[in-house]
Amino acid sequence: TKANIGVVGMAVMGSNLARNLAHHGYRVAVFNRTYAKTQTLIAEHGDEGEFIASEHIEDFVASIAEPRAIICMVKAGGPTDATIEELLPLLSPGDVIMDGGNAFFRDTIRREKYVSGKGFHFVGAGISGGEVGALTGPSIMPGGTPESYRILGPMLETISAHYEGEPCCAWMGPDGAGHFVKMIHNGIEYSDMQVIGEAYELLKAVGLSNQECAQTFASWNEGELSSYLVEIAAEVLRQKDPRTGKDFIDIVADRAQMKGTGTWTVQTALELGVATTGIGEAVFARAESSLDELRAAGRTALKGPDRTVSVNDRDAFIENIRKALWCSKVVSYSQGFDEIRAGGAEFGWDIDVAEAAKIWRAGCIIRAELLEQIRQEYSTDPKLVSFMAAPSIAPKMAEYQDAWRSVVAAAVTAGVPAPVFSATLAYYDAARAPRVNAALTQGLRDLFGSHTYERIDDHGHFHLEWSGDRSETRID
Ligand code: NBP
Repeated sequence: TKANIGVVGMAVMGSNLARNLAHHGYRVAVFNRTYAKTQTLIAEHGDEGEFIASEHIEDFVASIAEPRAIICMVKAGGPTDATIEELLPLLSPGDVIMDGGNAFFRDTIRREKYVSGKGFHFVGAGISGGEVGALTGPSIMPGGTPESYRILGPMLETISAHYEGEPCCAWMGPDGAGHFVKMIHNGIEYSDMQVIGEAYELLKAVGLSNQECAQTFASWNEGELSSYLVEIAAEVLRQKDPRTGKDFIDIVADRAQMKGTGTWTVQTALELGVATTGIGEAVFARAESSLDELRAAGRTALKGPDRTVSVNDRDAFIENIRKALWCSKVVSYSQGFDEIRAGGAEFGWDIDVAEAAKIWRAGCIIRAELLEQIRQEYSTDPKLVSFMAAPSIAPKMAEYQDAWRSVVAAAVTAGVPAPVFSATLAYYDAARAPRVNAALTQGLRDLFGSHTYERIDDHGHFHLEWSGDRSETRID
């Protein structure tokens, strides 16, 4: 009997997804360029379900029932293109190739066009949850034709995480929509982690030990900040180094690495004109953390306060940090959802923003209590301009903002870098200000470059004769 589905790529993600499918009763064809990895999977986990292992890709494709559904879980980039090229001559019309790797959405648009031009379906699916998620239930963000989703969707929904019985997998839109949504997920993951790190630095600055910080995060995880990343922040901070017995966090080199999805999110936001300042500051903070020479020079040459926050009421300040964390998180998510909407409009995907929030409630790395609130707000009002201004959110931002401001002020005074805390607050203040400094920018641009300005009391574009009699000319 033929397999229900095939998986190519037996590294950690592909083999765990194949096992997850098998655990749910699907017969799974498996293939890897290096056959030894396929053999290892069968030797170690072959008894967990029904697998059909092939050494050659021709046998692998032939072992899958038509229309075939083939999940490609190889290294993103060139290896994905190479695997597609190998599969194409072996497929029948109507077969589906799904790329579950971390592809850039523009590559997915290109691949979808190419593969669909040959008479097959191509699905670009973002998968979040790491290796454990792949095995036990990830969040899955597929994009492609509705017909391809009819073939793949039921299987993906079955193996995905579930939130109160609802699958954390939904069709996001055509071609690149799924990988676009996954890209934004990862961008939000960057800002979430950075702002958790900023909260940690401030907790230390007010005198808490690593163990006390761990307890603080654990207690925050019981309330409205409840989320996977806050939960595991407590776990990392509690951990001891197995070699030295010191706190694990203190022996880890203080340089954050990145694989590029945060950078893509910010690059795309810049192209779309969306101000994702929380994610942007998080990407830049990682970059600066790795500038060894700058930091070495700065430690010697740049003077300032010693990163100690003195407060009369420490518990009250800790509560302020909690509130600041909630506010900055709201703004970062709000900006991320704005980018989803802008991308959906730009690329013609018409992404249902509430659906994205819905499938992030479980399985993925940014799963958080807040996502159910985001889902509710966008379902109630699909035209919601900004999540931070939503009816259930804005009053709380108003209530928490004094705490948020006091945390940013304390960080600045003490010399503790808190770029996401402060950039998200500036974004909030710019959004609520009657006028920002854009009028002066326009005045300067018109003076030095005749770039024109608009008026508050008339339509059209105008230019002032700055080097002449300073009369006004209407341009259009
Ligand atoms: P890797 O990203 O480490 O890729 C290894 C796999 O790619 C192996 O199966 C390898 O085959 C195959 N491969 C390579 Br490399 N070049 C190939 C080629 N030219 N032709 C065919 N196969 C080739 O695996 P991973 O960490 O399991 O991740 C798989 C995908 O899932 C990636 O796109 C990743 O970004 C994404 N992802 C990973 C995570 C995570 O937590 N790790 C989470 C979400 C998404 P070989 O055995 O013959 O070398």
